[in-house]
Amino acid sequence: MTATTWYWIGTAAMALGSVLFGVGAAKADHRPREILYTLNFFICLVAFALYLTMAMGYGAYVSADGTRTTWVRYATWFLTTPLLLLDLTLVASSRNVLAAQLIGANAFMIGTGFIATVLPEDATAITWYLVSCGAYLAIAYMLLGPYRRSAVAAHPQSAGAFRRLVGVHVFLWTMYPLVWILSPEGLDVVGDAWEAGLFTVLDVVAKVGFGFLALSTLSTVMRNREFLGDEAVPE
Ligand code: RET
Repeated sequence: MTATTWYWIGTAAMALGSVLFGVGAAKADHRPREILYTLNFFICLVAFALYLTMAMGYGAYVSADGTRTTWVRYATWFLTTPLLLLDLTLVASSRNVLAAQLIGANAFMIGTGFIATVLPEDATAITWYLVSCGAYLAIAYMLLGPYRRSAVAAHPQSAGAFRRLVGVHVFLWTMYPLVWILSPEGLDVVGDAWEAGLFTVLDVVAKVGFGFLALSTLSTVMRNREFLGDEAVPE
């Protein structure tokens, strides 16, 4: 399959995700569920715009040696990744300061990853890649350590659900730097079409799939009646 075919698949999947989460938001009976559906709706909507842009042939440039650089991904990841982190902090009733630390490290990670992607020289690009990986390690540490500890302290009966949520999140996000280093942007082990395919599958799972996992975690927490947020949505 060509990169463009993958982009059209991504467009369709994100459109479907937007509709599912949008309908869910309209029908939600509890404020936390409504917020979560709304966050996931916008995550998918932004990604829909990204995939449509790429499918139409925009958002990338091809350098003299034929390397394709899809810079537009980073503009949208800059918007969608903080919303995904808000999914996590909302479900766990995390403190604002933890949310701010995660979102700050994430902005630094995507920004430096963008520099690594657009720089033409390999040696400097790898330096920025490693800087970005450092920020990612900080995020993984915060999620596996302080985030999970505080989530379990606030919702002791839902400890297993949080272990799964954090495990899935860290696994999926760890795949992104691996795909990057294998792609033409990094060591050029796999070509443009493979890069497009792997990022499309990852994006669909990390946005649509993860959105539903966050919603199911919220249901578990609410079933155990441990949720610390607002209750029913006022009319
Ligand atoms: C880059 C390359 C530089 C090193 C690192 C990266 C990590 C990217 C991640 C992206 C996650 C994106 C998601 C998008 C869905 O909305 C920038 C690839 C560490 C973790 C989840």
